[in-house]
Amino acid sequence: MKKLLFALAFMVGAIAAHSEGIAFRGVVEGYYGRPWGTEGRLKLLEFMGERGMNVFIYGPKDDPYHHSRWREAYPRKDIEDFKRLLDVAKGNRIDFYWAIHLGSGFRRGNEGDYADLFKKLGWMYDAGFRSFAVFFDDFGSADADFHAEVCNRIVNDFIKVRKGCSSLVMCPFVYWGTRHPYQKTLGAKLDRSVHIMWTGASICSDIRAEDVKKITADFQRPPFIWWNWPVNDYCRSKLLLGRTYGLDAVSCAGFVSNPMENCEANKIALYSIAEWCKDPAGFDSKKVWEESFAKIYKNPEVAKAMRIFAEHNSDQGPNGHGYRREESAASAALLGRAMDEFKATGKLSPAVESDLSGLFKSLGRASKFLLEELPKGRYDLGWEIEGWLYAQKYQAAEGLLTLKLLKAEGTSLAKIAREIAEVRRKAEEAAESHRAKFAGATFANDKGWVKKPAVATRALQPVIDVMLEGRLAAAYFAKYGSKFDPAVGFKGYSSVKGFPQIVVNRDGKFAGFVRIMEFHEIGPGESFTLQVPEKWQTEYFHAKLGGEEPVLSGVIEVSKDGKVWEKLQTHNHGENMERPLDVKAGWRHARYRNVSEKSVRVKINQFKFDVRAVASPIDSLIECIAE
Ligand code: LTM
Repeated sequence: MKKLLFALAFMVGAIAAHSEGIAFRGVVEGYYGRPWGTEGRLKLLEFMGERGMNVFIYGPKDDPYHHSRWREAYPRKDIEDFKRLLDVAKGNRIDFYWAIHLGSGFRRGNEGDYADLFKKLGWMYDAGFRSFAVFFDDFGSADADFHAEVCNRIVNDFIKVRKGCSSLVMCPFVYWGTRHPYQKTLGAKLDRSVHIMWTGASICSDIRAEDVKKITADFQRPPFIWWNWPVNDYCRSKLLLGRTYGLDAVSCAGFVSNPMENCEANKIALYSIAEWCKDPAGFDSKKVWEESFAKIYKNPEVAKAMRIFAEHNSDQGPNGHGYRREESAASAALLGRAMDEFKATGKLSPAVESDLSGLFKSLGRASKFLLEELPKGRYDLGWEIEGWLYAQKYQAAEGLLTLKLLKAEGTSLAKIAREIAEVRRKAEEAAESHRAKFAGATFANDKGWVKKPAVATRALQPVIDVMLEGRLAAAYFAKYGSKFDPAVGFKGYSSVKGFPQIVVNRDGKFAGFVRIMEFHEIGPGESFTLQVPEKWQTEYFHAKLGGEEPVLSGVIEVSKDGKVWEKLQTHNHGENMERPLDVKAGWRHARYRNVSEKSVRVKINQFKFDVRAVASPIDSLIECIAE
């Protein structure tokens, strides 16, 4: 009977969601990295109000008073800022939630911790908050009884006692996937009024109706969806400006997008998400994305240029979540043809060459125009995306020069190679200055995570790379009579079942794994390995594995050939395991191995070699050809 009533209630909810849109729709500021700041949030709240979004959940991972120092009171200035935000949110009919992250430091059954929690919630209530959320994601353990108990006590001893509070929203420890015992226990034990957040079948994923159906049964209520798009904290070199797709017309209690640290640039995705929330079943992804530019940017020239730029800046690139988006979609046929023709003949047909040239020119013009036109005050779009606009401008210039290179011979070929080298040098300089600017704008621990901007990496840059490398390699062979041998063998792999796909990245002298934000269990004897090419002389090894436990349970081993391993006597402190390496020794492999008898939870914050500067294959070839 209970099940039948629940199914009926769910169906009524589903009908309501389909005919009237999603009841709670908006944004969760829940990413890792530089929080937006009050000025950024104020602008976003106005935009959300215009677009009919009605929920903002404040929970930036790197606000210590939300997270690691949750017990402490905010400084007076922050409280003043919250009051401004609450006013603007109210004026825009947005329910502004303040979230507390209790994943670390809150002890089960500890009344002192409860007293601290209620004291903090009281302070936030006094500051004007009436809507609260509790997060447990990524920190703590899968203790559903404990998490349900904490939330139920907040409901009974705070929400119901204080006047005017909204229903509690909670983000569980296991916030993705379905059928997990933790989720079922939580669903059964949590007060019926509490909304439970959920990110889909995976941490970053499309939202599918069949998964929503399963989690609705597990949670015994429709999920409050935390959609990890367009967040870029796991791919910070990329801007995600593409269209919104991959969302079934589902029934859910709420839908919030976790966006990028690039606050203003989020408006492209948020415009579409707001439209989807209004009418999930009738949403037309392409149409809405196309129309969004004119609605967001009042200057039609800016709208046009942003549309061109956004088309080529939408994919995350290879990443540990395996979540990818289309990029350069309207040019896919042209880029495919160019790739095929060049691979088959080493040349391009006049039609393809002319179309490619048109594409590079339009990208070059759009980025140059935006660089000149967009204001660059600290909270302006121009400030946020300047680094990517420079990268796009130089990429377009490199593309055009590459087309010239394909047809050049002898001294003219060497001259163009020198021009390409100059464009690449300027691009590198602009990328470095972007990194310095962003590092200067963030807090100490985040500086190291700031990345250089990368543009149009999915479909367009590979075509330039293949043509450039192919033409230069042929010129090298003609000049030196031997084949150029680019570095091979840069990869990561593991013996751990269920470990995510390891993606490696070379960034200047650092060669290592792309950060993996979530913890993974490494069983006794299991390991994961980083391998670099032979010519990359290694001079330092550094791992940060998410806590002291991995340090106590495992060792770092190095090898020259991947067969014979030697324990590296690392200097260990906190989560760090590091050690300088003798460059002459030729270590090319490093692995972490769990030598204890229990499983250990590991998070890959860092796993890298420092290598001596070695030019990329293309840069090495340019050097040889340009002289
Ligand atoms: O998604 C959730 C619930 N938690 C974190 C976010 O803070 C983070 O922004 C995203 C994307 O990296 N992944 C998470 O696991």
